[in-house]
Amino acid sequence: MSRPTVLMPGPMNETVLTGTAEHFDVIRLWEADDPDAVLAERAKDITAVATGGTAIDGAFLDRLPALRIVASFGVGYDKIDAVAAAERGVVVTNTPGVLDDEVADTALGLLLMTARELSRAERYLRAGSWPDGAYPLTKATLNGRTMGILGLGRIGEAIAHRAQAFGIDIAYHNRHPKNVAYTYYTTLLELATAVDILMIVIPGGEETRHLVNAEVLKALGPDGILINIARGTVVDEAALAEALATNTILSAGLDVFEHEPQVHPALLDLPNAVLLPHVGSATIPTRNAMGQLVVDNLRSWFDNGVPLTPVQESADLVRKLNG
Ligand code: 8YV
Repeated sequence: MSRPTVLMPGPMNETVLTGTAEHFDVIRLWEADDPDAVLAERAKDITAVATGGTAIDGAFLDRLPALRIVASFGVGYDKIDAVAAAERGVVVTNTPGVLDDEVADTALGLLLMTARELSRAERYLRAGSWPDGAYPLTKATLNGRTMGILGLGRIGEAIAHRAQAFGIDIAYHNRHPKNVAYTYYTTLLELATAVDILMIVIPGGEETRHLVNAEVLKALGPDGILINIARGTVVDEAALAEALATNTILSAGLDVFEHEPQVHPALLDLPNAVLLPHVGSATIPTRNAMGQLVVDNLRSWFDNGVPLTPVQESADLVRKLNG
């Protein structure tokens, strides 16, 4: 029997490359001289796509009539139109769970860097300024602070768990309250008003675009710290730069940006912003675990017709397929 054909639009993690090559016929589209010609010629064979960041919309899906599954690398899949996929009978999978701890660690690290100005203090030492005097005391402390989590899912819970060990009180805002002991706020504005630290963990996409705007930042207040390890699109970056420049909030720690890898130029000049190049899950073991889950989703689909970790928008389709 011939092996299923997997389209890979762009380069992926080594675990995905070797795992898919072992079990499937892989089209490495980024290496093609004429990708459009390859797509047109092979469209009828392509039953799966493995992707790590290529935008996949209805028009792209329409070019692949035999497609059954899109296996995406990463927990966030805001670049994939999962509703359009479900409408076309295409299941989408992501890689939840395996990166929760890594991303939560990054979130806490970023919070410490931001509140205690650790990266700025290190720059001070490296610049040779220490002999001239001690690094200035920071205004912020984490002691006795409250953290508001926007989007209490698996990663949010892992962050809450860690923050509690630091003595931080937890509150959250989701569309619906969860069965947890943390204080629930029905609106983001109420949450921002009540807390010292606003931690963004909510998925990206149109629904959450610029949810954190000038009004929310004002509510967070002059001692407030914003941390974003989710998606840059959730924050109005121009409003954030303005809020930081005018001390409307104290500081911000950002691992994600609206137009990665470009960073809003105003943010680059601000001393009260800590900026990381989207390293939330970026360790070799965690990225390999994510890659393995991409391969396992494809294998499970082709061997048993059951995707391991379908996204929420694919749930009805998976139920229907499994009778
Ligand atoms: C990765 C992420 O940076 O999983 C996600 O949604 O944002 C990160 O873990 C990303 O998937 C890399 O492509």
